[in-house]
Amino acid sequence: MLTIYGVYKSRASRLYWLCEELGLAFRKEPVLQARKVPDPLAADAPVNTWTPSFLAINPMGQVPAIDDDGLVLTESLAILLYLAKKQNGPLAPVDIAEEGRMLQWLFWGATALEPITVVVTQGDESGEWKTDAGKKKLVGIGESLRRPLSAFEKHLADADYVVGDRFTVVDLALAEIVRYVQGHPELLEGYPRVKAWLERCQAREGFKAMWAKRNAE
Ligand SMILES: N[C@@H](CCC(=O)N[C@@H](CS)C(=O)NCC(=O)O)C(=O)O
Repeated sequence: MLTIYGVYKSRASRLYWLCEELGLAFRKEPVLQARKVPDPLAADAPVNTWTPSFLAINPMGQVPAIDDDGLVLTESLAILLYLAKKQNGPLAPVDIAEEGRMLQWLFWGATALEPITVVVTQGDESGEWKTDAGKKKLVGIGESLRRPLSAFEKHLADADYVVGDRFTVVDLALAEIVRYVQGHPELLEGYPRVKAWLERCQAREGFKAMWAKRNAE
């Protein structure tokens, strides 16, 4: 049995989306981010990333994590590739060369893109980027995104999807990473192919099913 630790409103969303795509059955352990819990270590606190029983699963105190019939894994992008390969359908690499390209883009997402886009989800002091300082910070985020998004835009000039001319686990992972800036359309201005690709990914039934459950959470 596959157990997924983490709520939909966290990086666990990418795993829930993959489960929808693959039709995978799973058990959800709704571990909250500690920052969302007023007193995360209180005896009556909901299970969160600081709860000792969860730290035994992931000593980093981060979601998502999985337990797949006793195999415990952390790091969302590694988990995505593991689950896709285990299922071995069109979302998985067909050969070692394609797997190399997928790893390249997954590592790129984790190192060149996500550290910038995730800042947008964390908000400024007002929580809504409406202060002068917040607006200035958003401009800075746009500048930091120029290099990775220009490179991505160029890559999408010859392809509708990132690897192998079809929707794969890499599109799913990167779409979730780019989604973080979607609420600020100015950050995607000048990258029409990236925008069209994101819409293509989010038009999938799997994304829509995950999104409906996320909104209901
Ligand atoms: N590189 C990790 C990052 C995981 C991560 O930062 N998760 C956040 C939630 S999206 C978290 O659990 N934060 C801990 C907290 O807020 O207490 C991954 O991709 O799985």
